[in-house]
Amino acid sequence: MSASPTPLAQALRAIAIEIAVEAGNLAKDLRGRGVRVAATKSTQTDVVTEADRATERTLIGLLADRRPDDSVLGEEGGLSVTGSSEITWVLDPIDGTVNYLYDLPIYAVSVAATVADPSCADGRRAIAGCVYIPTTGEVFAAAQGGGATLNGERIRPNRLEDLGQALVGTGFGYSRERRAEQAGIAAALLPRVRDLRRLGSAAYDLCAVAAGRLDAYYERGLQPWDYAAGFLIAAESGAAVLGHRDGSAPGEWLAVVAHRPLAEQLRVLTSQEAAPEGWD
Ligand code: LIP
Repeated sequence: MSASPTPLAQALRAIAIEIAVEAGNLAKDLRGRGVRVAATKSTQTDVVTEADRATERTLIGLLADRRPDDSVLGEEGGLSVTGSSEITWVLDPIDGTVNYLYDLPIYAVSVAATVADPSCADGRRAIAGCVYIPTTGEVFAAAQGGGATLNGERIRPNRLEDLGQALVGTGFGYSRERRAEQAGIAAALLPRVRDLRRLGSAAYDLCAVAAGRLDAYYERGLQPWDYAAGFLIAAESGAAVLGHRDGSAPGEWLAVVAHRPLAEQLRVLTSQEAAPEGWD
């Protein structure tokens, strides 16, 4: 973690906040007019709505005006802009799409400005990011070295070390095989913790740990757009962001986020001996 944020990271944080709020308010407005499934992706329950697509188009347009030389990687459009600068924006226009489809209040717009970093699971590291919750107006944000904030106020994770008292967030993938794997891990954990919460948005879960609303969060199968901003916000709050106990960087294989002594315990219980078929 750098000592203090660079001017670039601070500027990118401000842009991330501005565009996440504008796009998130569009998503909320579209929700109010009614939402339908536009297509399915990996499975029949992995859905995308027209609002996902419209929100991502809005984010891309806002970035084209503000940062025309940057690259853009979005959940819906992939690497839709290849720029000449060192910055790649990683976007999840609506994280928690199923919650959004059912009009449940926990969904987020996740915007991260990243630089290349081969030590990271997907080769990128966020240096600035914002996770915006349109239903509550909550703005989680961070710049590398600048701490994490909620609506401008510094946030910090709970410092719980007793797993048996921990409220633990998690999530599940869309494929039956992956869900069976995840159910086994959740079943093994349930008697060992205070309780589990499946809130439906990884970006929100990561910010919830950063703000002390969850004691810990773990998930397997996340994509870069799910976690790019949330990992930075959690790390800048002071939480540990860990991967599998085999030493892998946090990412799709496994992400475990909590106050470090708790994260280390949880990592052991959620790691697998060998990568099951189909895990990257
Ligand atoms: C979701 C994640 C969530 C995970 C879901 C899904 P989406 O992202 O935020 O943590 O459990 O399976 O991947 O698909 O709503 O952008």
